[in-house]
Amino acid sequence: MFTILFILQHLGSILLLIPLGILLVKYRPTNPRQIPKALLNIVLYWSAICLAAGCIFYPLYHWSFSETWLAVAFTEWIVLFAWLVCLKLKRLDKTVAYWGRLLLFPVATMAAALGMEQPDANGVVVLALYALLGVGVIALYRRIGHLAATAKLLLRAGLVVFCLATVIILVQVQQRSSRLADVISMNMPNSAMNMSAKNTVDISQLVEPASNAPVDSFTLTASAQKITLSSGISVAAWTYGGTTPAPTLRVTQGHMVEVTLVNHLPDPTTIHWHGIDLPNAEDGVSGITQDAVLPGKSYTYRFLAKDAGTYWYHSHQDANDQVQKGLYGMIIVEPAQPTSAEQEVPIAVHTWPTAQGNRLTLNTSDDLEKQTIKPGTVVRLRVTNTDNGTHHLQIVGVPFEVAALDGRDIHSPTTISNQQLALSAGGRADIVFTMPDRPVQFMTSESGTSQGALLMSPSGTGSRMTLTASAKNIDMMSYGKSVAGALTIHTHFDKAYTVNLDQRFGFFDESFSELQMVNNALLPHAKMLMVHTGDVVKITIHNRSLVGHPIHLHGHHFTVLSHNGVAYTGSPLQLDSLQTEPGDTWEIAFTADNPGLWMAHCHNLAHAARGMDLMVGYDNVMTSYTFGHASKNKPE
Ligand SMILES: [Cu+2]
Repeated sequence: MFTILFILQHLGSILLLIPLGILLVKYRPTNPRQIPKALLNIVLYWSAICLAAGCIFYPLYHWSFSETWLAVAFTEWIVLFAWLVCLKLKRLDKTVAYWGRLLLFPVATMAAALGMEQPDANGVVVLALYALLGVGVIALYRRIGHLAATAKLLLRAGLVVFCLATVIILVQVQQRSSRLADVISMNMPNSAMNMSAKNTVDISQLVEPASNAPVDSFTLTASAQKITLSSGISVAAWTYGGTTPAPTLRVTQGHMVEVTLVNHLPDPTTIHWHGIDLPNAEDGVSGITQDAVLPGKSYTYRFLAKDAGTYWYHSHQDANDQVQKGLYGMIIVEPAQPTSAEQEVPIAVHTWPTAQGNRLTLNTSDDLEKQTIKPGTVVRLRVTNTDNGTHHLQIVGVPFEVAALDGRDIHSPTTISNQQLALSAGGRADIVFTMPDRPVQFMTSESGTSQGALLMSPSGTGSRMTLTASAKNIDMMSYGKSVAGALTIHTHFDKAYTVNLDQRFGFFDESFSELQMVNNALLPHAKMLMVHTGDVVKITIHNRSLVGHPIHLHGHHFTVLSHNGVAYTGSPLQLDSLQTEPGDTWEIAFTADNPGLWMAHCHNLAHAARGMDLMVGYDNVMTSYTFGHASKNKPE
């Protein structure tokens, strides 16, 4: 059902090119003087057809029957009806029909624009202004209608100016109304928030309780540095601790982690502990869980390392820019009781834009790196995808297991070969294999033939191995074995939410771009998903856009229940970052056990920076931090 609707939506847009073609033929000018009239006719009739198509496709595109849907559909139908009346009037009075159509054009355009937005007070005011303008112009025409042909000619020239001005005004209105406010609080747009003065909890209170746990402490100084990749190419980087990736922080499960961030950068920054389910005040999201750390200042994060596994940390202030520049590192929580002797290799995959083009790097190696490993050694590659897109991980030369994803063990992983692992942006994979007496290579499908790859061999020598071009993605939904008591599609859910991912062109904060929408809105307008502590929450995600979106939930791991209607049969996947491809439907669920205001956003950070951000909010939790133009905080 979903796939059919998905095809129909996009087919609709393509089909609209057919009437455009017909109109171009029908009204083609035979001499240059006819060009303005021909253009006018084509624009008028095609906009009518687009509007009619919109009436049909809009309900398909937003197939939930909400109040917004009804309001928008109603507006579109009314305008279409007015159009038809005007076309009919043509026979009665040519002049009236001409004016009617011309005046309805901006109204129709506005309605179509509104159709894509939530109709709000701004939109109503603009529509009213158009109506007034229309009345004024008709009155003017009646006064000078009997004047000489010269006046008519002037009037026609005026019409062209009017049409152009209309378009410019429309664009400007859209642009200005998209401007983010000077002060934005994530408390404000959520009337659903249940805040009684007595029992509200401010995020700043949601810290790790005092404990006698041993402390693992670190200081990370953020600074700008020149970094040289293994090929000799240098990049201007922003670093924590002078390197990028930043130092890998190794902590022990059950210990208290204390990290002091000292900011020597020219800009404010923060640290987000990606995948670590910690108290909300330590989450590092500027403008929501803290104020960004200003240049020259420092800030200490403190949290208990509860769950062993592979995690990473990165800036959550202007993150698209700051992570790209190098503000990231890995944090590994080692189990309190180490199980077996393993040789660990942490690998942060990152793509650097350089003067020589993009360089895919594993840590700082953007060509073939060689490492000596004794045969028989159990090797655990801890791989983090710090990029905005998926990486397809390949191990050539030895069968391997996917032992963990996003810091959570896979139950009974099976040994696989000739397949690759699709690792979501922001995701981590633990890949385990026993070193054979011959070379083994780790790379991503995206590394090509000359970029970052890791060759492991008993002698530390060897030459680059080739990628398995035909490798299929491992179906993680059927990988490993199921576990009793895990969340499944049959679990009773206390709350169920739908998250629709859409795309269209438009303005975000006054700049025009391809917008990636979440629930038909952009930050901070997407309605917060409200939960109570203890709720088991299901979220159905529809990716209705033409690009992939890696969805990252802060503060929780979710269980992936189903993909395109097919429930998982393997080990339950407990992830914090999930890649959704165009046309995908995913059902995920989590237990609301960590009060706070938590971001749930696209980890293609370019999308997040342009508003693809949603919040999961617990009852009665509020924040006193703000972002917006008057603030130095930029949560994305
Ligand atoms: Cu996205």
